[in-house]
Amino acid sequence: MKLYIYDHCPFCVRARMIFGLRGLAAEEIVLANDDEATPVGMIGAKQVPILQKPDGSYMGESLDIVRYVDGLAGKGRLKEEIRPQVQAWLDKTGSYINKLVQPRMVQIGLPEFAAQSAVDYFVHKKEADIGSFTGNLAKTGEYLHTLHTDLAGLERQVAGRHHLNGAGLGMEDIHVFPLLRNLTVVRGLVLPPELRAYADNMAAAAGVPLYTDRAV
Ligand SMILES: N[C@@H](CCC(=O)N[C@@H](CS)C(=O)NCC(=O)O)C(=O)O
Repeated sequence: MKLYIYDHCPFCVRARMIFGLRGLAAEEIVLANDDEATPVGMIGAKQVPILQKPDGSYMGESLDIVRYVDGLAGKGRLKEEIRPQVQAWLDKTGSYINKLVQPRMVQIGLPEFAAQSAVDYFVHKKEADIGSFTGNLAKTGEYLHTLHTDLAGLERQVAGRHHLNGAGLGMEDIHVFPLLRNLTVVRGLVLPPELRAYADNMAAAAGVPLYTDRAV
């Protein structure tokens, strides 16, 4: 199967995780960020991840891909439950994580941004959402202060160092790990110890490396 992604895309990490964790192979293809024709030709929208299934058809929507691959693997189904405290963390941090992460993603040599036209496309599109990248970078200290407080709250929900719920792979992992992984692109981020261990373990198990060694 082929999985079309951007490296920086947290929704794509969800799909990459389920392949890695369930031990199924996927050929990962990184699209240029300004390539609209390819994804639109496949699913009618400029959006990744996109899975090409064995019958050649295309599937979009990360959670559909996760559930489809999970079923295909036949190794038990991931737990759907997301605890209210974890959902509250996702809701709260969702309002500012992109402001920390997106201005940095264009600085670390990712394949979807190999061409300047792809960088320009991303900056133009995302600045319409989060405001100027330069302005957001200047507010790093402020955002990190809030994030560290919020991470301390999430740390209290870590029930296991391999799966957040302490029991087995679940939707909590599929939602939370991609955000933690993206946050490792922020220099100055300090993950509390249980979350750090969880992120390291999940990165290894899923085969999706963190950005720690190239944080900016
Ligand atoms: N609901 C979709 C959301 C996917 C999504 O928003 N992907 C982003 C990348 S992180 C995208 O392709 N955006 C178009 C763009 O960046 O131009 C899913 O879960 O798969």
